[in-house]
Amino acid sequence: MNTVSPVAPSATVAASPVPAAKWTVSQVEALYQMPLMDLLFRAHQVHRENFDPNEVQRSALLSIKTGGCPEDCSYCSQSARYKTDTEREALMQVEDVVAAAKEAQAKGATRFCMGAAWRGPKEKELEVVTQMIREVKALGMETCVTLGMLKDGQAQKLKEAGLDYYNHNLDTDAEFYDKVITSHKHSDRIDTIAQVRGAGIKVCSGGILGLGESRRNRAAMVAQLANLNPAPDSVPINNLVAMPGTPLAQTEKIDSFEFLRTIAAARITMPKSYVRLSAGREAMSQEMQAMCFFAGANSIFYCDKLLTATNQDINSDQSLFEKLGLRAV
Ligand code: SAM
Ligand code: DTB
Ligand code: SF4
Repeated sequence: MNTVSPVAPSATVAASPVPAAKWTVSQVEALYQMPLMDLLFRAHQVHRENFDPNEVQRSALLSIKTGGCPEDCSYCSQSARYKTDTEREALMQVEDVVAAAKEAQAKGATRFCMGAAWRGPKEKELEVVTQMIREVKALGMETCVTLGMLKDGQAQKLKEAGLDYYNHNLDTDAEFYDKVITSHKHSDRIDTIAQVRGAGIKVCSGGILGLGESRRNRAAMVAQLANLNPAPDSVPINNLVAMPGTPLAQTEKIDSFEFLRTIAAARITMPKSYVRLSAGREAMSQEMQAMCFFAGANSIFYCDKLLTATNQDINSDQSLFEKLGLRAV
């Protein structure tokens, strides 16, 4: 019988120097099994101990290279393997990216995330992206890129260009991974995250829910993120946007409370990380989003478009922030 409390990992009570808390899958699953009110209360307590609960960070997102990706991620409209509405486009020009960053900044975004549909960047492509990072950084914005897997030395080049965050999601449980993606492995994702961390870049890593995974898979994904040592600085939790033409286009939606429980579990297991309420927000009610903020989400994508899918429009975000008394940071 597991005697560890479902609401605290054993390592948090250890004397200093405190080792990183290691969460077992069963411990995270026990969080999911708590009565919802107890879980929300605990998550909100952890949130308040570590953050101002009325502040939400806002990141803008831009697809700098859309479509034609050789990978087979079965949720993604940008994979060349599926017949979707997403057209393949070339890498954007640096000046167009900078213009989009300026526009996002004028609307109030503090971080600019640039995404590319690559397995990983080629050296020439990386050169162009480093130029984008330099110029966006010069505007006074934080920078984030998501370019796929990195080879030796590439993270260092990004760091030298001034990159703040690299997004590379674990996406789902290691044991469920090959049901969703076969063209690369979960361990490849961990390797790239290690390269990013080794270069001194902050790690943004999270996952997607609603891929047909079980609660045990969700708990395992949360544990794998929390145990990255240290946990990612930023943890995007995406709700699948079912993209027509992808193998997951007809997948049944995940229950809202299960999504909420995942936000709470992420907050409790990664107390100091920003937890981002990411893709799928457009389909959520304002009440659901408010519950997610209560459960510990404190970051959003703030832009009318994600990469290829639409996002909650910024006017409704502004009105939601006003109604809830949230401050953007
Ligand atoms: N190619 C890079 C990669 O895979 O890391 C960067 C871009 S990729 C689109 C970034 C992340 O977007 C994925 O890891 C996945 O979590 C998320 N994503 C992609 N398609 C999605 C969808 N239809 N619904 C929700 N999240 C999605
Ligand atoms: C992340 O975790 N979610 C963002 C960002 N990182 C790059 C992407 C969401 C993509 C949603 C589907 C689309 O726009 O194609
Ligand atoms: Fe390519 Fe990233 Fe989409 Fe996978 S998620 S198909 S790697 S763009």
